[in-house]
Amino acid sequence: MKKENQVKKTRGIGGEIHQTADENVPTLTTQQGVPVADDQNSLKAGSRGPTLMEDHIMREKIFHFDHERIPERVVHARGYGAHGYFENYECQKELTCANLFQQKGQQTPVFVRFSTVAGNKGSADLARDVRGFAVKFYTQQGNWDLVGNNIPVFFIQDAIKFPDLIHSAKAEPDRGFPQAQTAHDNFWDFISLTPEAMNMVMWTMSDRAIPRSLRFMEGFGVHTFRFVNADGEWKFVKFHWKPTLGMQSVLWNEALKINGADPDFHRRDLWNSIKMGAYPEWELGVQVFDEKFAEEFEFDVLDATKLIPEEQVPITPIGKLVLNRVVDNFFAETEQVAFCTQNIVPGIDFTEDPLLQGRNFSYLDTQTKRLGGPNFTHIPINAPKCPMHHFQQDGHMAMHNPKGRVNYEPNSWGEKGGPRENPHKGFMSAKVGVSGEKQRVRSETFADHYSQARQFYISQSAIEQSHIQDALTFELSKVETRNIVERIISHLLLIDDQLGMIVAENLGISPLPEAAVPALDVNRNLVASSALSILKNPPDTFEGRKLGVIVGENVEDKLLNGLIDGVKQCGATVELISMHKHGIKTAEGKSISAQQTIDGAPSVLYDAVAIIVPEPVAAELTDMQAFKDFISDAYFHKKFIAYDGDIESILIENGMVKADRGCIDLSKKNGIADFISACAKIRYWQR
Ligand code: HDE
Repeated sequence: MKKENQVKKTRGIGGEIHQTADENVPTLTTQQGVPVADDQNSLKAGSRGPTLMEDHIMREKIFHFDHERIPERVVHARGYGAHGYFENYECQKELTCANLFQQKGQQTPVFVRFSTVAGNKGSADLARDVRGFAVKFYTQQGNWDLVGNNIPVFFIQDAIKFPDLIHSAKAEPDRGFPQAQTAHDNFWDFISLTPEAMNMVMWTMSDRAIPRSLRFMEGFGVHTFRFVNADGEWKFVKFHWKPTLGMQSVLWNEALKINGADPDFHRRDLWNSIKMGAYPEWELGVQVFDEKFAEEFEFDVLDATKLIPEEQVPITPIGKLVLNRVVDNFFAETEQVAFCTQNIVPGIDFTEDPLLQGRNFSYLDTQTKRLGGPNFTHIPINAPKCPMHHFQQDGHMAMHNPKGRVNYEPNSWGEKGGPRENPHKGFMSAKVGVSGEKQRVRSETFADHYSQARQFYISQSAIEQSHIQDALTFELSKVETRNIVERIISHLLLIDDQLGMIVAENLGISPLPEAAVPALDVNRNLVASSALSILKNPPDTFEGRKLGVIVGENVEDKLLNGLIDGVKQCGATVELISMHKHGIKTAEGKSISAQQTIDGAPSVLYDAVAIIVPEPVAAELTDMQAFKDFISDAYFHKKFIAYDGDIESILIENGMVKADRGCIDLSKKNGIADFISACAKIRYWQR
């Protein structure tokens, strides 16, 4: 018998349902462990009288509820996390003594949290925004937090500008909107006065800022770090995460619609793929270089608004990250996880990047505020999984309380005196010379703000360039102050004059403003880097993607089953969509259920679509606006569309599609196989 059946149900005098435990079911208690007799009614003076203050059970319950929220993160408030492991490929002892990189095949547990930056906790997943890509490695020598983004450069060069950047991007303070978007005056005003942001702005206006899935995006440590080996020798290193299933983004028009149809699109996708055993994977790659390279490189490697093209310093894969377990409790894990850039381990060290230096203060400070005290490392998601011994003590919510008399060192209590320093195993900073006068300045080597912005733009395919033009047009069309728009165009003209002219024309800005005056001449000789483009590095598989199939009465069993089998074989998933969710009769008389209704599942939720309904059903469906939107959006979004031959003419007649090679007739010989292999290209860009 199921446990729930053992619960006895009774009705109270007001008709309310009471579920009473017998000895097989735990009894509901208060936080203090006091058994609760009635959880439906507060204690009153008479059945219609006032509630009594004395009701300690109700007061405790409501008090705790009132305190359920902790301050949301000031940035990256909306996020989603998962557990997994990092597997090291080869021993890297020449480069680093970091414990996790010492043995081939060695696995280190990790927790990863992805996030958007600007929106509040309740904002939608498909905002145009940078995605956080924060990884906590629970190594055997302490936690290493690699708190990165899905874009390899940043808006600003010095941490002191961070509050200004974020204030400008978030909702404007008087009106409290717009939410989760940079399409407003304050953001573009700040950007127009901050030329160092130009490179990053090219990235945020590109398709990188609207990923199809958290599983299909790259991640970057952004800053230059140091790898230090056991002999104390060090090299510079930049960290990269490369998704095994390749990169993929949505179109802006899709993003807008996904936000309405499923604001949880990314978190649902991550949850579902882990739950079904299709574990998301990334390779960790490193760009390692020495001081000589750093001196010769066109830009300062301490400047986080710049990257080093892969073509100049190749990326070496050194391990892989696999996410294989969803959280048990969102609050306990995803919300309470406290990433801190200053969490590094022996073998890894910071550089003097002024953005990183500032972050090393900010994260510890922010966690203390968010989690209420210095003992947030006692929360299981933050606690190291290696032995810890120290004399830090007390404070709010102290959970690990040492026993015994000694809480200081040095002490003379011998072996009972607790932990001691270990100069051989302990963390050692890289031996780096530091000197200079105290001054509040920006290094002249940080002064070139346009050349890499230009390099990014010219590295994009024509389609991607047009998306950047459209994104800038969209964002600036929401800016009310013309001066701000003109200032941005003056920067764009310097990055690429065509780009500036197109955006100006789109917005009707005439005459063209003068190009901005750069602090340093733009280096127009930087060659395009294909690695910076998503579309020049397309996935060659439909694996991990999702097909939406509209079915209806009398759907042909063989065709439907053949399609489902074929799609599953290539590692993708299928969702059936129908007018009514349940009780759909197939041609062979079977009764099947769909997972979605047409109204509830627009085609923007799928990577490709198929319509397998007999002709009369198709004709009936054309009366439904949601069906028309489904098909015409799929067509407009350049998705592969499959159908059973009979209905092609209906879709064409109703103006939903024009027959092209992206529309595939499943009833033709090899129709299913042709469709599935076409889907590996993700979109029919020629349309
Ligand atoms: Fe953050 N950032 N940041 N940031 N950041 C935070 O820490 C900050 C920067 C990044 O999933 C905060 O726990 C400063 C760059 C991620 O929990 C806060 C500066 C990069 C996350 C903070 C930066 C990031 C944060 C807010 C300029 C990419 C989410 C809540 C110097 C390399 C981590 C919190 C998670 C979160 C400060 C710039 C990535 C306030 C001062 C550059 C992925 O401490």
